Amino acid sequence: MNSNILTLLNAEGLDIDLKNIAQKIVNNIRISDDEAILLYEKGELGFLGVLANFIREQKHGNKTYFNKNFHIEPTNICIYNCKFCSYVRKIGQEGAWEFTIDEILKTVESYKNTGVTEVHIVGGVHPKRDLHYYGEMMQKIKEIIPNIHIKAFTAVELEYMIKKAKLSLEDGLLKLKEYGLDSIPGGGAEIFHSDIRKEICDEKASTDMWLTIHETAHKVGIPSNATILYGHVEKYEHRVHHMSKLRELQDKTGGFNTYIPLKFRKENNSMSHIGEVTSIEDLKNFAVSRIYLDNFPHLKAYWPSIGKEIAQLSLSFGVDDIDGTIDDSTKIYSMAGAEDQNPKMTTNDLVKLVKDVKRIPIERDTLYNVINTF
Ligand code: V47
Ligand code: SF4
Repeated sequence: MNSNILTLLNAEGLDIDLKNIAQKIVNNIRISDDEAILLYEKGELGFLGVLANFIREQKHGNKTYFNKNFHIEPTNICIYNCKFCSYVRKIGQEGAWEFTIDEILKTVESYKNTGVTEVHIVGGVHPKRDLHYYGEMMQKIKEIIPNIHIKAFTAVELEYMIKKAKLSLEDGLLKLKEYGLDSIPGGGAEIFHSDIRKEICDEKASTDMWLTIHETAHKVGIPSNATILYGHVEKYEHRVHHMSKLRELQDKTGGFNTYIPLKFRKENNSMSHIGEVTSIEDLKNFAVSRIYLDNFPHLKAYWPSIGKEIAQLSLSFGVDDIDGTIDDSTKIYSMAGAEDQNPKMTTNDLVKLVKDVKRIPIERDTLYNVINTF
């Protein structure tokens, strides 16, 4: 057994409740919601790190996954007005963009023969675009790069396009799968608790809808990810409630690959006055997520949202995946004030980042099949 955890269990003066939780983790016993709240409230960073790292190493040893990917954000025009969104624009408003299919395909062409294995496609919910428009876009993308994995559309975008096509969720998802959709990213989850959801993104897909779309996707063989938007008005109990919904669904379907905590970034949105949480809080949150979500295979630090150094540190707080090369192809975080205004890493940069903290870099595909070990 990992000597750090033994030292921890025998430490004098350790709070008895925390000690009981540590004992549970050593014995592979699931922790309760109340225990997760207690970890957030009482667990100091070093303690949480030892527990989360114990689980991370049990699941993945020193392996740290990344992939070669790029994003397409077809439009930032959106019918909704989430308060935290720095990116949304209305038709005709300054700063709005909507790429044509030809423009999108030109971008895809530029990635031909570069070794990318995934394209991540998300954007605003455009009132004039529909399921067949995006379906044909996916078909054409695969004509250019046949083996590329298309991870596309948040549950929020999916709800709108499937409803507009007058299809049931199951038929809509099957139709999109036929067009080339391979998996669904984790966005749009934000905070599931109704008190907070009402306050920050009242209009878009409800919690039940988000969960039902992912459940249906899993049922028809489309895997997905899950996110949380943390570090704004929510309390620890809301984060735990959010994770409890995900843990419950994962018990049922097993269709989630990875959990991605997304730190609220404050620039250029209507929640700027709230400010941002500290990096310590980011690491704590990764650790508690890893401890609580025992049935999620992977925990991802999305480096464009927190920066490269915190992503690197997070590898000792439960994280085993740092997403991808990105290639400066997403605007969500640069517009919200992230340090990296042009997020981009080469394979060598990612490998160095992982090796510098003595982990083993593994290039994966979207479904965590190993492509290269470094
Ligand atoms: O749902 C929007 C978030 C998400 C802000 O599945 C913000 O692999 C912080 O879901 N501050 C979209 N976050 C991005 C997303 C994602 C990213 C990387 C990987 C995967 C995956 C999914 O971005 C939205 C929302 O939660 N977001 N504005 C902001 N100001
Ligand atoms: Fe639209 Fe997504 Fe921004 Fe909400 S977060 S306003 S759904 S683009």
